[in-house]
Amino acid sequence: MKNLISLIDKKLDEYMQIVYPEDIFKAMKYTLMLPGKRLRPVMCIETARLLGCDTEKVLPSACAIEMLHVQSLIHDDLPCMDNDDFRRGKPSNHKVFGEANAVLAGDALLTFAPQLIIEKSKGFSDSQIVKIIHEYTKFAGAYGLIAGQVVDIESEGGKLVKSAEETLDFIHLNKTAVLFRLAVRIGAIAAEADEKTLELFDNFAKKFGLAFQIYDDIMDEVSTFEELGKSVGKDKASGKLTYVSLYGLESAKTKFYKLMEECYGIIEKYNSAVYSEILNMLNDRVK
Ligand code: GRG
Repeated sequence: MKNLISLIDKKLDEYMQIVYPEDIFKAMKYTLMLPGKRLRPVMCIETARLLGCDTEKVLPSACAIEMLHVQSLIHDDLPCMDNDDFRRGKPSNHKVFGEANAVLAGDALLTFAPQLIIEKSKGFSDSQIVKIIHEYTKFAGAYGLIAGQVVDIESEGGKLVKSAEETLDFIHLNKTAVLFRLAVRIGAIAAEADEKTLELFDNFAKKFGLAFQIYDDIMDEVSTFEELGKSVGKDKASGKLTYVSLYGLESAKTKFYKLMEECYGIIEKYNSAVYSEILNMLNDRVK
């Protein structure tokens, strides 16, 4: 996994050239190159590899998914959203570049990502590219990421259209699981996997995404700034709807372990050292 992360970092650096007007490219590159876990591009590349597509071929798409993820982090930290001063252990994008440039940097990453897929992908058929871009636009927009964020914000203000349980699942699936789903689905499309295999990875990513958000909720409660690189205890302070606030810490952990077991069960047959490392890493941190 370490080698994969180095490769992704190198490619992100190469793709993200600083040109005129430099301020916007510097703002885009700032959060992008801070040390993140790179889980989504790693999962995209590993899924593609497990299903028979080589890493070089899927790298532009994997990097595009990381750009979309970073866009969501930059916008999530803005004062009008979660209002966070730190991200990946450093001041948030708007703290360094100002709010206007942070909004624009997010927008620019959101649009640069599909541009990159179209310009840099080699060896895909036109129909594969169309499928990949279709997945990207669907999952990034109001049928995915944005829907999750809207309901998250609404719920913080006490507006619940559905039950708290349903609302929480909707938020987690759309705000968090959606990018893991996008990553494995693009990996499967890159490898021209059949529908059944794509659905298997999609199901894995849904469960993984839910577990990951529960993990994130638990960490907000029990971890430190040094460990997470961002503010902790904010969910509780803002009365946010989370697994921990709704079910309590112990039930959240039980739900997390159950989902992780299901993830191990689904992915087992692929014998993937990378997936084992990812699942073990989360499991060990919650213990
Ligand atoms: C797509 C236009 C558009 C807007 C996005 C702001 C927003 C709408 C969505 C917020 C999504 C969000 C920030 C969800 C939280 C998911 C989460 C737990 C992120 C942390 O992921 P890690 O731990 O982060 O993988 P690193 O820094 O390691 O990459």
